[in-house]
Amino acid sequence: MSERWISIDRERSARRIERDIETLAGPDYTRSREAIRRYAYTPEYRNTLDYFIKELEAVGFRCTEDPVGNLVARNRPAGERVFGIGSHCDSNRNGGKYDGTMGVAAAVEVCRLNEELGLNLPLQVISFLEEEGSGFGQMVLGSRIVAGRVSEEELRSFRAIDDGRTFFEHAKEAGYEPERWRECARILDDLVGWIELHIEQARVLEDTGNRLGIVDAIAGYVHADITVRGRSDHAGATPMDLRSDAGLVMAECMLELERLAREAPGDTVGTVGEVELEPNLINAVPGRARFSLDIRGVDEEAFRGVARRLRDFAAESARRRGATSEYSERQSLSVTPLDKRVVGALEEAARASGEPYLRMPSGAAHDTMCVADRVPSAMVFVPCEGGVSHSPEERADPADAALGAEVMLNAIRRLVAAG
Ligand code: HGY
Ligand code: MN
Ligand code: MN
Repeated sequence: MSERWISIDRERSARRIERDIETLAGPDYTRSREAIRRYAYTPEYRNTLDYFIKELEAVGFRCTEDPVGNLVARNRPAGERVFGIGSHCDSNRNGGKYDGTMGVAAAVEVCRLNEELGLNLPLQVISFLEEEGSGFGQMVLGSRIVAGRVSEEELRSFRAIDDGRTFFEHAKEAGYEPERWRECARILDDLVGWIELHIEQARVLEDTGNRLGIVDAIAGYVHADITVRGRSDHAGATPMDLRSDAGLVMAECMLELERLAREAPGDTVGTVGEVELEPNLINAVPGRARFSLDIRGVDEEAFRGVARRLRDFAAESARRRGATSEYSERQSLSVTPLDKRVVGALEEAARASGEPYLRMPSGAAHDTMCVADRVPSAMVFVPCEGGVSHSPEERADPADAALGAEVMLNAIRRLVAAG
C-alpha cells in the first residue's frame, strides 16, 4: 500500500474489536441469556455506554450524553469541525452480538488507531439511542430526535413496551432532560462527514465473496399497524356464515402484502412481524386482530404505494366480513441516497486495501438515514454469516471489522485533508 494509504495491524485491531464484542455479550450487558437484549434506560444499556465511555476516555476522548441519552465523544473542543463515526449499541429484543455494537466498536478502534499512529484526526463518535425501537417500539428514535424528525406531541406519546410508561418518564428516571430534546440537534453541528460501519444483515457479501460493502443508498420504510374489529364468538356453536372473524381478515392481508411486495419494483419487501389476536383462545373466534407492517424499498412511490393499497385491501376485506379495520402509521423514512464524495473516498480506500469489496444499497434501516439529512454520509458493511441477523445466531468476523476500520481511517484522512 503506498504511503498515501495507511495499513494497520489488522490482527491486533481484530482482537481488540472481538474483546469489545465478547465483553458486551456478557450478563451485565443483556437482559436475556437466550439473546442480546438491551435498550434505552435499562441497567444493561447503561453498562454498555459506560464500557464504551471508558474505552474512549482511555484514548483522550471527552464523552457526554445529550438530553435524551445519545452518547457523544470528541477529541476536539466543542465548535471545532470533526468527522463523525459511530452506530448504535442497543439491540433487537431477540438480538445478536454484532448488530450495531460492531459498528460502535469499529468506531472506537478508529479512535485507538488515530491515537497510536499519531494521525491527530478530528473525530466525534456517536452511539445513538433506541435504534432498534426495542424499548418504545420506535425505530431509529435517537437519531430521529437529533434530526428533528419527531414532534414534541409524538415524543410525549411514546410508551415503553415493558410497562406502558412514557418515554419522558423513563428518560427523566434515567437522569436525562427529555423536555430539552430539541437541543439534541446540536450533536451534528460540527460534523464535516459521517461514516457508520454495520453488519450487512443479509448475505450478498458472503454469496459474492466480498469482505466489505460500500453503501451508497439506504432503503426507505413504512412502519404501521392494522387493527381489525370483528366479533368474538363461540368457536363451536357459531356457524361459519354467521361469523365476523378478525383473524381471517389478518390472514388475507398477510397474503395480499406478499403479493403486492413481489409485484412492486425497487426491491420492495413487506413483512408482518407482530400479530395479536383477542381473546386468543382455542375455542373462541377472534373478535380483534392487530398486526404490524414493515414495508421497505428503494423506489419511494413503490413501497409507499404498497402500504396504501394494503390499507385499502384491509378495509374491503373487513367490510366483506362484517368487520372494520383501522390503519395507523408508526413512522416512515424516505429512501436515503448517500454522499458521493464520502462513498468515493471509502471506495478508493477499499480498493487500496487490496481486499474484495462491493458497492451496494442497504435494505435495513440505519441511524445514518437521519444523519444524512444534514451531514455528508456513507456506510461500510461487513458480512454476517448466512445473512442471519436480529437473532442470537448472528455471526460476524472481527477481522472484517478491523479491515473496515482501516478503510474508514484512510477515507477520513483523505476527506479531512481535502477539507
Ligand atoms: O430493522 C432495521 O432495519 C434495523 O435493523 N433496526
Ligand atoms: Mn442496527
Ligand atoms: Mn437491527
